[in-house]
Amino acid sequence: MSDQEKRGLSRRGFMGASATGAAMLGGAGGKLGLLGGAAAITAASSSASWASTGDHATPAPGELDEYYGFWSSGQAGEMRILGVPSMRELMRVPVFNRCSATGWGQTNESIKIMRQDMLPETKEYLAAQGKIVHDNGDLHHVHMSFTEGKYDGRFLFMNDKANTRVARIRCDVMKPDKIIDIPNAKAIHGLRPQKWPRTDYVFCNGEDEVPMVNDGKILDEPEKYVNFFSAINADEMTVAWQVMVSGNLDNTDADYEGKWAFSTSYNSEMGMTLPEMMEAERDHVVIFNIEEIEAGIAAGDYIELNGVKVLDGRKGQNKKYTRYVPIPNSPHGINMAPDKKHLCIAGKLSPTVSVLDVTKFDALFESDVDPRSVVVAEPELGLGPLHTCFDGKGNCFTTLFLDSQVVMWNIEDAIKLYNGEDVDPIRNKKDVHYQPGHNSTTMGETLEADGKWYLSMNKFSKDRFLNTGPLKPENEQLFAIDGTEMELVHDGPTFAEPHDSILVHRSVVNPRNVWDRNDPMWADARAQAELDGVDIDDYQDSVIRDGNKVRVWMSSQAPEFSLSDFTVKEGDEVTVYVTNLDDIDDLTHGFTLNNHGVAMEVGPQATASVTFTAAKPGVYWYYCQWFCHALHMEMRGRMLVEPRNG
Ligand code: CUK
Ligand code: CUA
Repeated sequence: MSDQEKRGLSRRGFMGASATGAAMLGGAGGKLGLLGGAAAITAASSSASWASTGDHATPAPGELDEYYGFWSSGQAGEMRILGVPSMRELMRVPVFNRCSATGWGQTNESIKIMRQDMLPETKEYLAAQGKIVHDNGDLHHVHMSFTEGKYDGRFLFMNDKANTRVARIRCDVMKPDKIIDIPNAKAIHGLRPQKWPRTDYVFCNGEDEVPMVNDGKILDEPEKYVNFFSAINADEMTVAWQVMVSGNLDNTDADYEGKWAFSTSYNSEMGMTLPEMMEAERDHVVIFNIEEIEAGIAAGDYIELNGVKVLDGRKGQNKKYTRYVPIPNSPHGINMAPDKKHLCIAGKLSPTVSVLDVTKFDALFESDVDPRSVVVAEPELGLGPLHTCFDGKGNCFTTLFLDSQVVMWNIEDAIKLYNGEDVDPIRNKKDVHYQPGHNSTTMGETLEADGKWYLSMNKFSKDRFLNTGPLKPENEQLFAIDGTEMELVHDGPTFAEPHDSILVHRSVVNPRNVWDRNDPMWADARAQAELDGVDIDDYQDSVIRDGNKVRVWMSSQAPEFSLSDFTVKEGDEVTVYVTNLDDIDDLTHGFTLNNHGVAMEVGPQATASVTFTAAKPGVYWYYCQWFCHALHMEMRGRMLVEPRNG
C-alpha cells in the first residue's frame, strides 16, 4: 500500500484523512492494517455519499491477504493476480500477449503452447504477416474450475475476444498450458465454466456474427450470418460442440445442477448498424439444454464444420436445444445466484435486472408455455445495470454504469414486489468513481459465497488521480460488505482495462514454490537433450552443431551461467537452453541477449529455451535480467559470432 493510499483514498475522499492519520501511525506496530481507519471520508466535492466506520483492517506490510484476486486485463492480454483486501498487485501472467520480462510469446515453450492448438487458417494468416504467434489479445473473463459448485483450485479459464481464443492456466505454476483457437465463432466474449458436477465444459460465446462458412462467398448478406455458442471440453481443451444461435451473444453463465448454460444476447435484430441493433425493445437470453444437446450429438443431428459438431439452435427452429426468453433491452451481465435457483440478467439499456427461476426451465422445453413465465422478478434498480454479484445471504450487488453506482438489493423482496406486494428490494446505493462495469464478491460465484468483500471495477477515473496525460487509468474500489453499510476501504488506479475478476479464498489456491524438474512445460527440450546426450537435470555446457542449427545447453546457478562464452557462425539458427539448477524459492534467473530482442525468465528448477538467428558477426553479451545475487550484474557471458566465410 502506498503512503498516499494509507493517508487517503483520493482528494475527494481524503480531506478528513489527516485527523485519522495519527491514529493510523499509532497502530502501525501492531497487526492492524489501518486503511479502514484512514477512510473517514468527508465528501469534499461532488456526490460522494459513502461513510466509513473504520472497522475494516486490511493487511499490514508482511501480512498475507485472505483472498486471491484473479483479474482480467482486457486489451493488455494478460491475467493479473492481486491480494484482497490489500489490493496489492502480486503478479502479471502473460497469456495472449507478448511479455518482455518473461519471454512469453518468444520462448519455445510458450510458442508451443500458443501454436499447438492453432487453426491452420491462423497459421497461414500469421505466416503471411511474417509472424508465428499473435502478440495481442483482449482478455475479459477469468474463471476458475469448479467441483460441485465450489472452486477446486485446478485451472483458470479465460477468453480472448480479439483473436477468438480460449486459454487455460494451471494454478500449480500460474502459467498457461493451453491456448486454443475456436473455429467458426468470432470474437469469444462471455466465458464460464460448468459448475456442476464439475467443470467438464467451459462455455463461451461468439459475439460477432458471420456467414456460416466465412470464405468470402457471402459478404454483405447479414440475413445469412450466424453466431456460435461453444462448449469446450475443459480437460482436453478441445471444442466439444457448438450451437448456432440468433443474435449476438454477450455474457454467459451456468447453473448449479449441470443442466443449463445461458447467454445474454443483444442485437436480436441481427442489425449491422447502431440504429438497427437498437430497434427492438427486448432482446433475449438463450437457454442451452445440455442434456438435449448431448443427445442431439449422439443422434447425429449436427453438421460438421471445420472439425466441430454444430447443432442448429437458432430461433424458430424449435428444437429442444435452445429456448429464447425475451429480456429488456440489450441485456449484458448474466449471473447465477448461489441460492442455486435465481439467475440475474442485467438490462443495460433497461433500468431493470430480470430474475429468472432456473427450476422453471424444464417447463419451457416440455410445453409451449410463455417463455416469460420463467421471469419471477424484474426490479427497477437504476440506469445502466451491467453485472451482478452475490453475498450468499440473498442479496445482490448490481453495477449501474450510467448512474455510477452500485445498488445492493434483495432477491426475495424483488420477487414479492413483482407479485404485487408493497416492498422495496433496494437495500443500499453507493456512488463509485466512475462508470462501473464488472463487480465481484468474495467467493460470490460459488456455493461458498461469503459476503465479505465487494469489488467495483470502474471504467473511468477522470479527475481522481494525478493526470497521466490523455490516457487515464481505470479505477477500482473495494468495499467491506459484512456490516450493515457498505464501507469503502480501497480506491486505486489500474492499467488497461480489467473487465472482470474473481475473489478466491486462499485456502483453495496452492501454487508450487519451485518447478518440478519433470514438468511437461519443457518436454520438448527434454526429448532433444536426450538426443543430444545432455543431462538436462544437471550441470550442462554443451554446444551441439547440426548443420546450420546450433543448440547451446547451459545451466545457471547464482551468480553464474555454466557457459561464459560460446561460438557460432554468422547465419546460424541458434537455440539456447538454460536450466536453472537453483532450487531456492524466488531465485529466478534470466537470459537476455544484447541487440537480438531475446529475453526469457528461467524460474527455479525450470528449463527454458529460445531460438534466434545469429545474423551478424561480432561479440554479443548475454546476461541474467532477473536480479538473483549480489553478483547478478556479473552473471553474463559472450556469444562469439564468426563470419561465415571468414
Ligand atoms: S464485459 Cu466488460 S464490462 Cu466483456 Cu464482461 Cu461487461
Ligand atoms: Cu541470475 Cu540475475
